[in-house]
Amino acid sequence: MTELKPHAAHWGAFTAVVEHGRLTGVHPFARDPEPSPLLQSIANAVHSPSRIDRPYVRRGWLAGDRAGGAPRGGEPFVSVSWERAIGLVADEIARVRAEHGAASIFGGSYGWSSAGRFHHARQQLHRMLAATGGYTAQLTNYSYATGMTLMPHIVGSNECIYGPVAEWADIARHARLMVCFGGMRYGNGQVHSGGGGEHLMQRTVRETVAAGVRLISVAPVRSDLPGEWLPIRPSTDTALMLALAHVLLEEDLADREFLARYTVGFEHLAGYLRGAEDGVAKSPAWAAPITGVDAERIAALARDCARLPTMLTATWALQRAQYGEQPFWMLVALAAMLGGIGRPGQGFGFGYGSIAGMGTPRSEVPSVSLPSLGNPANSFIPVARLTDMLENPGGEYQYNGQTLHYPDTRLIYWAGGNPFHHHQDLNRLQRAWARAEAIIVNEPWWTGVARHADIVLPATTTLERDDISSSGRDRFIIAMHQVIPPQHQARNDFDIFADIADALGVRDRFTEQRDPATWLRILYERTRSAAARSGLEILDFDRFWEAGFAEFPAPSERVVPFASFRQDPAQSPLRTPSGKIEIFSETIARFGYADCPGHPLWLEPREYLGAPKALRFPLHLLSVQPASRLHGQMDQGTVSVATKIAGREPLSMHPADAARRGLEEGMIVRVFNDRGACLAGLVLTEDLLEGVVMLPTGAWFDPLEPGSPGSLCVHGNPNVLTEDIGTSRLGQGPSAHSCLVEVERWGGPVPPVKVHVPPPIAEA
Ligand SMILES: Nc1nc2c(c(=O)[nH]1)N[C@H]1C(S)=C(S)[C@@H](COP(=O)(O)OP(=O)(O)OC[C@H]3O[C@@H](n4cnc5c(=O)[nH]c(N)nc54)[C@H](O)[C@@H]3O)O[C@H]1N2
Ligand SMILES: Nc1nc2c(c(=O)[nH]1)N[C@H]1C(S)=C(S)[C@@H](COP(=O)(O)OP(=O)(O)OC[C@H]3O[C@@H](n4cnc5c(=O)[nH]c(N)nc54)[C@H](O)[C@@H]3O)O[C@H]1N2
Ligand SMILES: [Mo]
Repeated sequence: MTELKPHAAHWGAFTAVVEHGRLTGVHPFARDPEPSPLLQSIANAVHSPSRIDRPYVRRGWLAGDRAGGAPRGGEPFVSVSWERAIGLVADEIARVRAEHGAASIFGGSYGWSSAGRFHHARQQLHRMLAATGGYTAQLTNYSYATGMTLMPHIVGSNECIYGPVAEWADIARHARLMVCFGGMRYGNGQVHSGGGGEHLMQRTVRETVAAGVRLISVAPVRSDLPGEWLPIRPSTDTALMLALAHVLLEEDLADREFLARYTVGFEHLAGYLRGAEDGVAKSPAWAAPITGVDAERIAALARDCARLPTMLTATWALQRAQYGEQPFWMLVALAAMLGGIGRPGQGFGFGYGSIAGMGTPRSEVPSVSLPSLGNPANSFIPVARLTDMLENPGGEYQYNGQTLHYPDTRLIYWAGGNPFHHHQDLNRLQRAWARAEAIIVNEPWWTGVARHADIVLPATTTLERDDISSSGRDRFIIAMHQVIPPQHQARNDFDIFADIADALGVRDRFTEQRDPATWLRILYERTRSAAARSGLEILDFDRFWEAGFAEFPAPSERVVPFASFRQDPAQSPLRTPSGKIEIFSETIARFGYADCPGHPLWLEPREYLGAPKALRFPLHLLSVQPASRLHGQMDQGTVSVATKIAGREPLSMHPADAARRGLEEGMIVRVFNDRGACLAGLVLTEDLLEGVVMLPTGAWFDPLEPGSPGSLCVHGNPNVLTEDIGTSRLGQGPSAHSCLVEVERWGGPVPPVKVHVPPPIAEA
C-alpha cells in the first residue's frame, strides 16, 4: 500500500511516499519553483545503517571513569536499556549541578537540528536544562556571529545581516550595478532554517540580470553568478573596499551630503585612506598586490559604482575569517560613500548568496517557534569559544567590550548539533573534550559528536513524528505529518527530556502539562493570531493540517531598509549612540581592541596568501558550505555520496597548482598544515583563483585512529585543518576561512572510510 504525506526539511517541503512502513521516495512540493536535489537523499539517510539503534554508554564511563582518562572516540560502546540510560543521565545532571553549580553544565548545544519547530532538539534541550536548574548557553551562531555583534554598533540593528534586506524586485528596478562580494552560490540557496516552500535564488538572479542590472562577483571562486567574475584572494576584501573608497575620495566621487547628514566619523576613515598616520595611502596601487586585483580594474570599478545606482552585498562567509568585522564594516562605509542607503534597491545588505529567501518578499509575522524557559544559571559563552572554555575553566576573556570568565565545565549535553562537524581545529577540540566528566548526546545517527560521547541516546528523525515547518524567510508553513514509525528504539527528544525532567522531579515544568499534539496546535495558533493582528489571514489549525500547508499572502508593501531614516534622520534615528551610521564608533574605540579599533581598516590575518606562513603552506583553504548536503546532515545520502571520489570529499584546485605538485584529477591527496591532515579526492577546475583550494564542510570526521587526537581524517573533514581563534575580541566569531594548507599526493594504501557504519559495540 502506498501512502503520500506532507513533510518538510531545511532543504524544502515535499510529499513523502511510504510503502510498508518505509520511506521509498519524495516528490517536491508542487509550489516550489526550484526544489532542491537534496530531497533525493532523505530516504536512504533515514533508513541507513548509520542510525543509532538503541541507547549506548561508553564502556569505560559505565565502569566509573569520569576523569576523561582516555580521549573519547576510541573505546567501544555498550548497549543499555532506555530506563537505565535515563537514570544515568538524570543522576549525572543532578550530581554535577550539586557539586559544581548549574553553569558547569554546558548545554549550548549549537546546531541546526531539523526543520520541525516543536521537536527542535536544541530548543527542547534548553527547556529541559532550564526547567531542571540551569546551564551554560551559547550566544549568537556560527553563521554570522561576528556580523551580528558588530552591526548594532554601526547601524543599530541586525536586519541587514539576516533580513529583511532590500528586495530583489527593487534591485532589478532601481539598481544598475550589484557588486557581490563572495558571489552567489546557488547551492546555498537550497536551504532555509526551518524549511521553506519556495526556492527562488536562480530565478530572482536571472530576472535581475534580464532587467539590466550588471552583476559582478568578487570572489576567489567563480560562483554561479551569471556576469563578471573579479577574482580576489580570500580574506583581502577589506583592502579592495578601502581602495575603492580611496578612489571615491580622491576623485571627489563620494556623496558628501549623505556622509554629512547620515553618518558620523567619516573624517577618521578619510584620514586613514590618505595615510594621515601611517603614511600609506590605501590606493588601488596599494591594494593590488594584497588582493591580486589589478589597480586599473579597482579604479574602474569605483567609478562605475559612483556613476550607477549600486547595490553592495557580501556573503556571510566574509566574516567567518580572522578580523571578519572589517569587511562588513567597510562595506557599510563604502555604501555610505556611494549615498544610496535608504533608496529602493540600493545601499547594502548581506547574505543574498548565503541562504534561501534573502530579498524575497516576506511578511513580518513571527515564524512558528517553541518558547524558551528562563535559564536560571544566566551563563553563556560566545558561540565559537567552545574549546577555549574547556581549556580555561575560570579564564578571563574579552567579548564586545565586556570582561567575562569561562565556566568550569563538567558535563556537556548536545542535542541537534555536531561540534565534530562545525567547530574549528577538531584535534584541539578533541583534546579539550577529554576534560569533561560526562558527555551526553541525543542523535539519530552515529555522527562525530555521538561517537565522542559517553552516553548516546537514539533520537527519531522528523519523519517519525508530527511537527510544523516554518521559517521567517518563507511564505509557507508546512504540516509535517509522521511518515514512518520510530526506527529501532529511537525516541523523540521531547519524550526523552520529559523522562529526564521526570526523574529530576520537574516533568510538568518541562512539558507545561501538554503533549506534542497540544503543543503543535498552540504554536500554530500563536502564529495565526500574530498574523491576524497584521491583517493577514491563514487557515486555522485543522484545515492547515488537512491541507498540508498554509500560505501567507504576499505583503502589499516592499521593504526598503533605512527608508524612514533617510527621509528624516531626526525623527527616525538609528539605534546607534549617534543615531546615525557610525563609520567611526566611539564605543568600539573605547574598548581599546587593537584587533578591532574605532573604524574599519586593513589588518593582516595570520593566515592568508600574503602571510609569512604561506611560504610553508602556500594554499588558502576555503571550507565552504556543501552543495550536496546540509552541513553534516545526509552525508550518507545519495546526493552527497555521488560527489565523493573513492569515498573521499572532493577538494577543488586550479590545474596550475596541481601541475606544480604533480597531481592529477581524481587522485587521493593529503591536505595538511601544522594543525592536522585529511585525505580528499582531487578535482581540477579553472573556476578557482590559483593558490586557493576548496573543500566543503560536512564529510563526517573519520580519524584513522579514533580516540587519538591528531590522527589523519581519512574522509575529508576540513575542520581538522582550520584554526580556532575568535575573529577579534569584539565579535569572537569563528574564523574558519582563515586557513593555509599544503596538498600532496597520498602515496600509501588508502584506508577505508568507516564512519557511515556504527562504531565498535562491546558486550556489557
Ligand atoms: N570549516 C568550517 N566550519 C563551519 C562552517 C564553515 O563555513 N567552515 N560553517 C559553520 C556554520 S555557518 C554552521 S551553521 C555550522 C553547522 O553545524 P551544525 O548545525 O552543528 O551541523 P549539522 O550537521 O546540521 O548538525 C545538526 C545535527 O543535528 C542532528 N539532528 C537532526 N535532527 C535531529 C533531531 O530531531 N534530534 C536530534 N537529537 N538531533 C538531530 C543531525 O543528525 C546533525 O548531526 O557549521 C559551521 N562550521
Ligand atoms: N546546500 C547547502 N546550503 C547551505 C548550507 C549547507 O550546509 N548546504 N548551510 C547554510 C548555512 S548554516 C549558512 S550560515 C550559509 C552560509 O553561507 P555563506 O557564508 O555565504 O557560505 P559559504 O559557502 O561559506 O561561502 C560563500 C562564498 O563566499 C566566498 N568566499 C569565501 N571566502 C571569501 C573571501 O574571503 N572573500 C570573498 N570575496 N569571497 C569569499 C566563496 O566564493 C563562497 O563561494 O549557507 C547555508 N546554505
Ligand atoms: Mo550557518
